[in-house]
Amino acid sequence: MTTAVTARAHTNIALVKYWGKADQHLILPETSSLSLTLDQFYTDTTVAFDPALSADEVTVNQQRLSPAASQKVRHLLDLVRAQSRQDTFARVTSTNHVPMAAGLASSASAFAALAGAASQAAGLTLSRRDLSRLARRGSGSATRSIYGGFVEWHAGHNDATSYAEPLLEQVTWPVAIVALVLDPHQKRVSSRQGMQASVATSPYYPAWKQVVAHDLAAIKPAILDHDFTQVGEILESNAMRMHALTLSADPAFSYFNGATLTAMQTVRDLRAAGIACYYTLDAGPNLKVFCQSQDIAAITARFTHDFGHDRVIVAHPGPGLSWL
Ligand code: 2P0
Repeated sequence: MTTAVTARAHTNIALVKYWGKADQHLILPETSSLSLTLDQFYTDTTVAFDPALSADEVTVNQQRLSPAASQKVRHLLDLVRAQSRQDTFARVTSTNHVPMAAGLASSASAFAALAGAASQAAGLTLSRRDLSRLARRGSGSATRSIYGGFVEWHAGHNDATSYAEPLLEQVTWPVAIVALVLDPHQKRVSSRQGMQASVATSPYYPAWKQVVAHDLAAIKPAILDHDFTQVGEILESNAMRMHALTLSADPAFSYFNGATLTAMQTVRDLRAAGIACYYTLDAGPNLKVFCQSQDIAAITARFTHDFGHDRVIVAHPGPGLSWL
């Protein structure tokens, strides 16, 4: 079986965040989460199982990965081999169309694309729910990138019950994400380490679980109603409360830098000036600003003026996994 299969998946930005695992091995989250898949940032991955190979070969952005660097990829291939009852090694070639400087996680699109390409190359025909479960085993946020638009990842309580489902896949609502790149460098504390430290040491972790339950219940009807203000207020406070779990960990850490705080104030200034927009941010200092399409020009003008023109990237709701 040497048929090469190529799949494309887009990255997503969480509006109600996933920050903590109940099971490290199966990547079962402590809470459900909800995201928006983005059109601008995606990964194309080709997989071919080849009996001539004596080990998996993994190339990302034309760089061959060492066995250590490809460990998570090989783990996902092992799961596909087990499901398809074979032990053939694979050649994996992946290109991330996530600007290196964008500060957006590429692991969501990368593991969703890998799940799509590897399963089909192995002869499996998985449902989207099962693709989402498979992608989850590579990286939690990849669970949601199987679908386009607004997507909920149900935490579940075991491998079978932890999967994503679309809330609203065909988005006609004219909303956008303006990504503001404040530091393109690799983060110092990985999400995996950061969330583990938060679960283990933040006294606020139990409160976070209540926050997420409340925010999910409120944001879903607000999205379906296209209630921009309600969605914006929830996603901004949810992001701040997630980051409170880093500041309250022992030892404390933070993904913010000085420019992050300045940019948060810029968003508040824009709001005070009558331009509705709300920020969120993940395990890094870069802001992603949720806005309505009519305000993109004013927001990018202000960010370009304050932070530089090569710092601003505009994205819209994007599609789910596809095969090329
Ligand atoms: C999210 N993040 O919901 C949250 C918000 C970052 C902040 O999921 O350990 O790469 O592979 O499951 O998914 C980033 O962490 O972590 C993430 P693993 P992942 O999008």
